[in-house]
Amino acid sequence: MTTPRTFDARLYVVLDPAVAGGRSVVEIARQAIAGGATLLQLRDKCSPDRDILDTATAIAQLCRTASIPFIVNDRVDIAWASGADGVHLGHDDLPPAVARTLLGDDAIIGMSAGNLAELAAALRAQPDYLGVGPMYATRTKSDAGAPVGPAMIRTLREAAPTIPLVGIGGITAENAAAVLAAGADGIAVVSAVVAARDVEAATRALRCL
Ligand code: TZP
Ligand code: MG
Repeated sequence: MTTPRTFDARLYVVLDPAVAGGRSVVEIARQAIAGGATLLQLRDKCSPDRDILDTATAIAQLCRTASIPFIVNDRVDIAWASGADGVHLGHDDLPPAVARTLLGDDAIIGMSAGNLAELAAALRAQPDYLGVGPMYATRTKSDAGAPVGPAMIRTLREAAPTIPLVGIGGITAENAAAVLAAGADGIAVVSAVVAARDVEAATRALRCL
């Protein structure tokens, strides 16, 4: 049994260059930190590996300075090489146990669950948090599936009282409160922050909820 890895998941900003409108996600990371993000993730499905590593290394440094954790989506190798604090793994990625062996016992490992069956499967891997969604319709992830709504947070919370749950998918400053009211430990957003004209202000608006 490993010691629990505690972190503040209240405002999880997922940095995806695909919605950044050509702007640097490192600069967006800087502004999101200034606005109060409590956790950052780099989600880059397209860039060359060298570029992903450079970006991840720069964001890891920013997060270290700000004392917030930095997670890399999918890529255990990039997480390790950049000095990130952990990875978010999908079902097609390396198994969590392998990631844990490679990254070490302190690594934060996140997984996703959109229903009770996925919750049960994910819990067997002992993740440190679960992303639950999509809460609402999203254009950021084409295979996200139908929205499950904040009610799914309540359902999963009843089934698994202690694991941190983070709602994701279509979350905005207008609908985030419902996700938190359903029992989520935090909200994860991509476009609401990364596509915002004023990233810092958009982050602050979500942080105030
Ligand atoms: N996983 C489930 S929905 C989603 C991910 C990565 C995309 C969320 O993006 P947005 O822009 O916050 O709707
Ligand atoms: Mg993935």
